[in-house]
Amino acid sequence: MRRTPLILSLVAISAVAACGSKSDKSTAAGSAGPITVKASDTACEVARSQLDAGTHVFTIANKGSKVTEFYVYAEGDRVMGEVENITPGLSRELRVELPAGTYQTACKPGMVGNGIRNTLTVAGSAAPLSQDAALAQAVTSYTSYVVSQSEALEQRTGDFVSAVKAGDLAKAKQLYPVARTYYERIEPVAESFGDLDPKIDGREDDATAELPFTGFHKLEKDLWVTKDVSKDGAIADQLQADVKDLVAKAKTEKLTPLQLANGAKELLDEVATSKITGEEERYSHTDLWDFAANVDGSQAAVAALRPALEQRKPELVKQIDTAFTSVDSELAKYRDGDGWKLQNQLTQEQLKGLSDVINALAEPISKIAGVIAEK
Ligand SMILES: [Cu+2]
Repeated sequence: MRRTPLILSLVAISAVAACGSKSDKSTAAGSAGPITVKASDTACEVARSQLDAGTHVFTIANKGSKVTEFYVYAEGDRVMGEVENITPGLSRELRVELPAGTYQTACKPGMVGNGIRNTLTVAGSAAPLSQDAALAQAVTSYTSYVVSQSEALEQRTGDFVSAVKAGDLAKAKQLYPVARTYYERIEPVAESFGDLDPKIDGREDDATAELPFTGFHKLEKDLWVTKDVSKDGAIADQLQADVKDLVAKAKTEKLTPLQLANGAKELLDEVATSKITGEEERYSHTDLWDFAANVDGSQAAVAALRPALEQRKPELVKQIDTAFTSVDSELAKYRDGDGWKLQNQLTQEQLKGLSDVINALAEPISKIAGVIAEK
């Protein structure tokens, strides 16, 4: 909503341009202003199918009855931008930087499957946001964070998988949340490689014939519920192979400054929707490990963007720092040795306390994308 004056002025400019030149419809691709997306249970109406290269804002309105998601995919279903958990009646916005190319947009009513797809063609050239030295530096520094975390992920997954294969339940249970920490810290990047995320981090109720229940959560269930991992050798090997594949991809991934900004916000959405609720670690209840890891990842993205944000909006940085401090001190109440209390040991009141500080942090974090996209 704070964007309104900007949108109005951009719309006004493009209207003037349209009057002055008898431009044909195709130049509408260049007109600024948000691209509206009307999402319903059966349709995904994206207002434009052709855009000029550069930064664009999509405004997604969920007119359906199911919770939905919106994605912009590059070739091979590489995620350029996404918004999850858009509840019915709600509107969310997404800023994405798009160089020339062919993309697909997708709405996913019910948050499952391949979604309702449309082709989006982007033409021309625009100076990338990373032409700005501070933003380029942000990408470099966050990329090295992703590399270090993904290397640790591969190692820790190896330790965990070895314990599973050795049938050492106690050790595997101890190593499980540790390995997952590294995944959860870089989740927005980890999620951007097609089927790898569902294979590594998918839940039992999301499993399909093509993508059966595998990965961390299948082993979690067998460790905590079935208490039998004797038949999980192949699942364990597959997890290690998928993680290896993911790490190789993450290391060569070229990120944009907006992906950092959007990622910082997505991580907090993750906390709110799947950790506080206990949804993600439903068998082990180690959700607070993931919670802390998501917050770490968000903080790392903000740290990388800090010099650029200080230049553009120092007061936002102060607000974010204060909100992170509140999250840290609220979470610190649930420390337990080197780890965390179990999600199901917390009262509703305590969970509400955590959810309040996360919401208070998400608010200023959601402004980062807009601030760095402005020149
Ligand atoms: Cu996850």
